[in-house]
Amino acid sequence: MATRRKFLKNISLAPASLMIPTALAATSSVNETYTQGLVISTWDFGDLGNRKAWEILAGNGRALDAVEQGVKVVEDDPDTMTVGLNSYPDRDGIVTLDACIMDEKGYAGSVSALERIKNPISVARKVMEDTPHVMLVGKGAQQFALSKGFKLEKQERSPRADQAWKEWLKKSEYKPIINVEMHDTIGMIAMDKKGDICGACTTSGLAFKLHGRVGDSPIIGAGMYVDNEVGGAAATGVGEYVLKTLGSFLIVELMRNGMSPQQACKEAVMRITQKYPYKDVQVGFIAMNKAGETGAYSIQAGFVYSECRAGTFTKNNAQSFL
Ligand code: SD4
Repeated sequence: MATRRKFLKNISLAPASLMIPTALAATSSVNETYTQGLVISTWDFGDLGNRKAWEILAGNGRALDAVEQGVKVVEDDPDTMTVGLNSYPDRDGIVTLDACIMDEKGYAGSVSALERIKNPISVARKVMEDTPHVMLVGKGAQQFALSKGFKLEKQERSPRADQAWKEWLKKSEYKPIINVEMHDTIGMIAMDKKGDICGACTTSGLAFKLHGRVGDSPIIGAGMYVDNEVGGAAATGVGEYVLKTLGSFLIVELMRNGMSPQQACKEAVMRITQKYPYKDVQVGFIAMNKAGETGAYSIQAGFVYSECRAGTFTKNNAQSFL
């Protein structure tokens, strides 16, 4: 990082003919790192996670602990139906969980289609820290979790999820409803007081998905991405569209090339709307850069994101394409 700053400084001494293009020059203005502590997350329920994350950041903790502990609160929340084991199941009535995490050094861990384990985000962190791999899926991910001391929970749906699934079975129609819960996946990006950025993302995926379906959330670069030199981004919504455009990686790269987090989130949404029918699709992005600027943008109105800046908590309506 220091090397990059030196690079940017040196570049301003270069003769005009060697000057960087305007887009890159804008990046060089983001040469101060915000060090007051900052966390953003998707949806209204992100606030719950932000509060936990802030406790860690305020105590000079590491952003990685902040995002893991922050999203874990939402995984454990019994009222949340889209993150953690209380969530809506897939078509076969099985709850399968996806999660990923990324640290300030660029290390990453992820699990997908994980069954009967309470905190997929912590399993993802173990994959990152205790294995040479990035991603484990299905039975293998579960076996790994058990080997790390995670408990095998009962194979049962929460009463609310069970009722919703039985209702869904009557028509068995696969149709994600926009903003139906006003909260879906939690993606969280935090910057600690050292200025290091880490991210986490965790979900049960789309309700009543095909068994075996993998969304964007556990895929590094799609559901979440961090480059500590630049910033981080996370996604929520219909994962298929985020996967096809690698939204979070795209946002970080656009920020690297000079866009603000807000501009980059908007551009990532436009990549989707320019290519695919989007009328009934919701996708939302959040992003943060090293200067502590944040942004969010979604296809449909109604996407809320939560932020905590230096101890002040807010919930904000993201700008949207429609
Ligand atoms: C997925 N992106 O599995 C997740 C679900 C979600 O709003 O965020 N829904 O596609």
